[in-house]
Amino acid sequence: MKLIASKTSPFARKVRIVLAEKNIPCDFIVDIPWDPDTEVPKFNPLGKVPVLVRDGGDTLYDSRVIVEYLEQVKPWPMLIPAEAEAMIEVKKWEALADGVGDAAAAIFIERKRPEAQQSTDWIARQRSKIDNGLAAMNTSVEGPFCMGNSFTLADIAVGSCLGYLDFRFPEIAWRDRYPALRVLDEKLATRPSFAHTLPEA
Ligand SMILES: N[C@@H](CCC(=O)N[C@@H](CS)C(=O)NCC(=O)O)C(=O)O
Repeated sequence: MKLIASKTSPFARKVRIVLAEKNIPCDFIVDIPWDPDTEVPKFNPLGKVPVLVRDGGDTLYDSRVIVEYLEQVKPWPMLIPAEAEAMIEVKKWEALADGVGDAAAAIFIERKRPEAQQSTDWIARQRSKIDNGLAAMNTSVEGPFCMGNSFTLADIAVGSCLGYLDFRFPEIAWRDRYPALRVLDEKLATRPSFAHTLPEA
């Protein structure tokens, strides 16, 4: 299997952490979808990373489909609970964390445009999604993990999102306002799967 991704994408990091936690061998092909010579559109018509290329050559996207696939390929350690309510809860965490990542990525892209073309309203709208999303996560963390004693995909999604904010928007200083997320993040940072996948340019 091959994972096509950038080293900065929070969505790709989610997949990389799942691969590491499950100890699934996978080649990592770095491709930045914004580069003029990117090959990502050959593998994903949406031109986005991550993309998983299976051994037979077919491709899977997006990150949520890929992590679901990996859970089926290797169910242990279980990262998506089998019990229906818990499974939906994990997916909701993932949607929330990915949504914050989407909003942060949208601001990053907007700020790359010439200053005169940037929309401050659009940036403010995305920023409120980040703030509201972080506040919702902070009040929902049960501790020590998102959903109590079990480490799940919820923690992987939240940790990836927080790591992206640190990387692109250190000025948000989320640790000062969201103590439950700070404690969670400190716990997650001790796992080799998180430590070895920190975003880098
Ligand atoms: N929902 C997608 C989001 C993927 C995504 O937005 N990836 C960004 C990198 S962080 C990307 O490839 N953007 C390129 C583009 O939008 O053209 C997922 O979970 O995989």
